[in-house]
Amino acid sequence: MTASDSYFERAKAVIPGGVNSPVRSFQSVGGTPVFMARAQGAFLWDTSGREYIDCIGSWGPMILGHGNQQVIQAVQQQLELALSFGAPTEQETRLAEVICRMVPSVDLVRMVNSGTEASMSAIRLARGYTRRDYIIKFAGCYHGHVDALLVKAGSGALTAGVPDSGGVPKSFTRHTLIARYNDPEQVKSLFRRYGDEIAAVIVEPIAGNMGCVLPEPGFLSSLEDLCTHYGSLLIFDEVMTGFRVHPAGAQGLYGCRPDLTVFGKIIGGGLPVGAFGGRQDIMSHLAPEGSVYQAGTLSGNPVAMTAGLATLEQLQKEGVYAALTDRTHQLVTGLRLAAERHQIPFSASCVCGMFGLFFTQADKVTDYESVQSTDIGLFRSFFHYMLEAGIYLAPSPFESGFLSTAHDSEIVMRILEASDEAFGKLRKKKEKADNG
Ligand code: KE4
Repeated sequence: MTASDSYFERAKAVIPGGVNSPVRSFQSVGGTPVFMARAQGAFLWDTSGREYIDCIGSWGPMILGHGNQQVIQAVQQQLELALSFGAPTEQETRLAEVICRMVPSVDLVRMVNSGTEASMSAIRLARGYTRRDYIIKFAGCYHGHVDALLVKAGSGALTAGVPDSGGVPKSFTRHTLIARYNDPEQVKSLFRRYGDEIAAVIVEPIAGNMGCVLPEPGFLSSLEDLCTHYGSLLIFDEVMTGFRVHPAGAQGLYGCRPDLTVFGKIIGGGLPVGAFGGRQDIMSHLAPEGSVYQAGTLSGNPVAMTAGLATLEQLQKEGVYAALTDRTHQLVTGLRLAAERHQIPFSASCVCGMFGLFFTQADKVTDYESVQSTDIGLFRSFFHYMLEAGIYLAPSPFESGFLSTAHDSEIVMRILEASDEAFGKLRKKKEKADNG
């Protein structure tokens, strides 16, 4: 029994499934989740002291790597002043100013404590502002465990193979319309039928919760045009892509201007933060100014604001995104070559700082259905071969992988060396099976 085995048994006695978030359970890849104890830079160490190269980064927040000294020192200073007031502080204004400056579509921003809370609040705001009820979301996209959006959700919901969650009354999802990602025609037909009843379209501009699926050319702009035409709001869920793929998120990368944007992960620098922001005329409908209520005890917590500020300050330095783009490209190009060398059906997607791995003959994956048709068994085996080699990938085929600015070229080479071994093992396993 490994140290993680005994930690997991102990955890399962007091925490449902032994985890505080389903994807961590290794349910979709099998085996025992690794209990981590320490992290630094691009590295993790588990409770038995084993070292791993981290390709998750806490699911996105740790874009600067773990233990970034500027973040740690700023948080340590704030800890000496106060943990929380429940009163306004200058720190939350400063983080809001930085977000508004880095993301031109955001005039005002409200802090919350998770991406889920941010998505839920943005939906309520869109409904309050438009006085409409319907929401369009996309199969395979995940916006947190918001009742109305847990319909063909991605991430953990997909991993668990239960796209529609238990405990959500049918009445809570009857205003949720589902379209296929990268299918503007389907969205058009929904607008033709529900047009002036649609409050908003919410979309992951890069779908990071069914692997990493990139928007096809014209897809995002078609959503902008339809929302403008029908007077609906376009909500970009940039919890994952915000400040990761570009200083202004995916909207900066693709030149879009959503009406509202949802943030999380990176803006907390590893501490619990979410946020939603957008046009002033929409945001002014939020309490206390407007009729749309939203609140939170620890929203704008000064320690979390400080961690987020210190993170965003470093991301504004010259060359940060260019270097991260190069590292991600180096990784994905190497993975594709290694899979090809070992004749493994494999496709990989990448954009600055995040990537997706798909075991499929298809040259790219564009939506939920095509992700569902990938070889989950091959993914599982690859995941465990890489874990055994000390590479900590996302324990699910329905997640994205993440690199940080602490992953230098040499570390990426170590990941690629491990992947060559892993693809080689897959090939041997396949040859053995073919030869009976
Ligand atoms: P949180 O409530 O987990 O902070 O954020 C929800 C959320 C909203 N929108 C997007 C695009 C997201 O990716 C997420 C959360 N992402 C998952 C990873 N796929 C978090 C990991 C987990 O659920 O444990």
